[in-house]
Amino acid sequence: MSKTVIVSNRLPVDLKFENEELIVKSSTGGLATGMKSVHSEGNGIWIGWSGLAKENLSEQQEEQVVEALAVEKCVQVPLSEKDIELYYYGFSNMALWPLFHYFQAYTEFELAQWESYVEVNQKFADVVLEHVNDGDTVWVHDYQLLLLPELLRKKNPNITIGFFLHIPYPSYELFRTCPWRNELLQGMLGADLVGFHTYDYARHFISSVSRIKDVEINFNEISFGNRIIKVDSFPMGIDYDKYHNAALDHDKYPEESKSELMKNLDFHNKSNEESKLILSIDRMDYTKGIPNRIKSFEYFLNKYPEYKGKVRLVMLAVPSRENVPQYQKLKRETDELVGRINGDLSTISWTPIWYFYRSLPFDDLIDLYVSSDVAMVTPIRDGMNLVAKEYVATRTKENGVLILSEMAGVAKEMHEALIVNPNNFDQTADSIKNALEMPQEEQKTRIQALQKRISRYNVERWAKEFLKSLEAAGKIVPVPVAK
Ligand code: ADQ
Repeated sequence: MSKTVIVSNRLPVDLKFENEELIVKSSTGGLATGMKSVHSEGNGIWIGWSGLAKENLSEQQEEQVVEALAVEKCVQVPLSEKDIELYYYGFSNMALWPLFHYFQAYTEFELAQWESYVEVNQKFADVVLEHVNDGDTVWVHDYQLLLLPELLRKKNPNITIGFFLHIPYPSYELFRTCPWRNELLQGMLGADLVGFHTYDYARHFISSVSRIKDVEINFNEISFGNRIIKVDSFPMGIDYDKYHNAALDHDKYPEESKSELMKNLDFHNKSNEESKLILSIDRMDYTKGIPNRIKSFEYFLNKYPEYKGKVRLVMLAVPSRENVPQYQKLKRETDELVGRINGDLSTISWTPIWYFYRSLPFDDLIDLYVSSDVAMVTPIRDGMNLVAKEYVATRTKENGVLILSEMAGVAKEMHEALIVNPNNFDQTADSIKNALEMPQEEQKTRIQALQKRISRYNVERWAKEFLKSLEAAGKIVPVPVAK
């Protein structure tokens, strides 16, 4: 019986040794949830890195890891600290991540990092090839593994290979600056189906392929050698019911389910009954537009001073890639901005920005989603952005307003949000005012339309549609071209 193999940089489990004991925690992230049904079906497996560097494990610990992963239907690709430094923090996050998000000034092309990227993609290929048989399907995820489809195809042409990119695909003008552009495209073209969040990313990819490779293109099909590669968009969804039901539970048991964080916020709220809460949640990443959001909020308070004392921005930023210099710089900039604005504007009873630099447990996140009047999702560039969808799913009372950057892939599906250019502080400030003053009826109409769409196109449907399309793509037989 054929099987589906999922491949991603990280496995959907968190492992750590505590007093010689191995603690295994399943990940609750979007990808892990979406792939749950695919992963649990038949003899499907998930291949990726465990999160533990191999030189930090004794032989016995290594065995424990392999056994624990087998229980979770996972197989590890062992990586060394050097691999992580050069392939992950290096080429993946210092070249590809900034380049694909249009941060050209942050992009560094280092030969040693590229060589490691090639080497690690080969390590992934070796492990995958050990575990696949003819007729199997392999679904490769994201920018860390762009070379993998081709490495697999070369060794086993009898498998069906899908590739999905979770970040934007840049325009040809940006992509062409990469010294290894040809190799990267060659790698991706090893797949039968290449998927993106939006139609625009797919179009940019096809445009790069048409200019860099010698291929024939017919709409969204690329004839390459003796194969046809299909390119399409599959906007990723969330586990809508999980977020919606958690919010319903929160409504039923408000006191019991309230987190320490919320109790604290409430305490301060009591000093002003009319006080409104604007929420923002992201990984601490320069693509997420955190400084711009803070500056827009300050601009709003200065343009509409009647709101001073009546509205707070609660900003959660989860630590991310903390040893990459640009992320350290962003953290310093954010700390300084928040400190300066709070220092300038706070009163005894009001602090304009509540800033938390940490990851929060799921229940606390739900508390915040449910309790906020407005959500600001204003990245400078974002492949999709699931926070926008999570916020909408938790609006069980059909109120609340979403302010959304036009630069996020998710904006293509959420026209009922207030769409802004995150670099336009004046427009963003006016949108904050509109959101705070929006009549209940209008909030309801917009939220209902958004909920209808987001609940239908959930993450499970996303995975199913990709796999259905992949199955069809694997069967396309090229028609010989008359010479
Ligand atoms: P990310 O850049 O990680 O993903 P996103 O889609 O917004 O971005 O997902 C972030 C997730 O982390 C959300 O589920 C959110 O709830 C959670 N989160 C954020 N801050 C948190 C905190 N402080 N505590 C706890 N949880 C927190 C990449 C791409 C995106 C794309 C996804 C999926 O960059 O554009 O949407 O992959 O394809």
